Amino acid sequence: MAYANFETREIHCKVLYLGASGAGKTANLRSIYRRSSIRLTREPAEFIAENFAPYEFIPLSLGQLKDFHVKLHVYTMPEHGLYPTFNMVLLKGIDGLVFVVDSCLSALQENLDSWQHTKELLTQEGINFSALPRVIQYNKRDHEEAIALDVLKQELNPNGLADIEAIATQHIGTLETIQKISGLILDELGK
Ligand SMILES: Nc1nc2c(ncn2[C@@H]2O[C@H](COP(=O)(O)OP(=O)(O)O)[C@@H](O)[C@H]2O)c(=O)[nH]1
Ligand SMILES: [Mg+2]
Repeated sequence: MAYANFETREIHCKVLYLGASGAGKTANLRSIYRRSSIRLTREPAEFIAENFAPYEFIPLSLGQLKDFHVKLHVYTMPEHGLYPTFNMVLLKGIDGLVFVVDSCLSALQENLDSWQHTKELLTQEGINFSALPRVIQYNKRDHEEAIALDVLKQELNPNGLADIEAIATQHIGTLETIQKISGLILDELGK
């Protein structure tokens, strides 16, 4: 649930990057950081602690919605968090999620398990999963083991949610993913 501060005329939204370990969540945030520095709301050094894996955070500005400045707080959340309580706190009030998929054949089952686990976790936390803005990102499209896109879609996205291809390590599709999830969130806010 977005939080509006009427004094500062700001709306704060939260997006989580989820997905199996090794899918490319960290690579996504690093790429966003590299490609969007002018749109960061604060000095990145305060927020990117290189070794503070597996959690990362980036604050972004989405510009104006009516007379409010919309800020997007982007976090990665490791699937099997070392800090379950922290995961629960992170999940509170989320406005959207990006599920990062490793396109490699050898990761398919892990991706499927992780997607199922994500649904269960969010539902447990009282989040209406089917109403939440979601984007599925097929990452590692450059990998020699990457499987055909239509197979991935069939397996992981039979309901046709918003989705996108990416090569996070080459900065391909990473900002576009943020644009997609932001668009869905702004649509919700507009309502
Ligand atoms: N070939 C390739 N490797 C990637 C890509 N994205 C991430 N990786 C690599 O996959 C490994 C795991 O990525 P990481 O971002 O740490 O995954 P995380 O556990 O989801 O945060 C790292 O060695 C990355 O360099 C990609 O698009 N293509
Ligand atoms: Mg990581």
